[in-house]
Amino acid sequence: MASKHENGTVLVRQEQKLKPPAMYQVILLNDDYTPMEFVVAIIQEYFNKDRETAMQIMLKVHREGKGMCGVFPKDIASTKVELVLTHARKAGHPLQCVMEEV
Ligand code: TYC
Repeated sequence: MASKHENGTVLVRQEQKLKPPAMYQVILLNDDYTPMEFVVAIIQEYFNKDRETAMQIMLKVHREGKGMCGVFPKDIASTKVELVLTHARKAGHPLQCVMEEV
């Protein structure tokens, strides 16, 4: 779309080129050692889930090998992965957490 200014210049509107930001799923992976109760507490604390939802996600990971905790822009997803891993290592658990572009 173009419009003529009073001084004779023609303004051409830029096409909208901005894409929405890429989004990332944060995923927990199963292992044989991390206690179920610890995983439930992690999901509640870092992904703002109530206890019942956190339990369902934990059981899905336990039975199927992995499960999604939320979808976030890249920097937020990566911060959550780091926080979860730091918390798990401090507690001495091998819990794995990864991010994957949606
Ligand atoms: N499999 C673990 C156990 O039996 C529980 C667990 C669930 C571990 C989810 C990790 O992301 C996980 N104690």
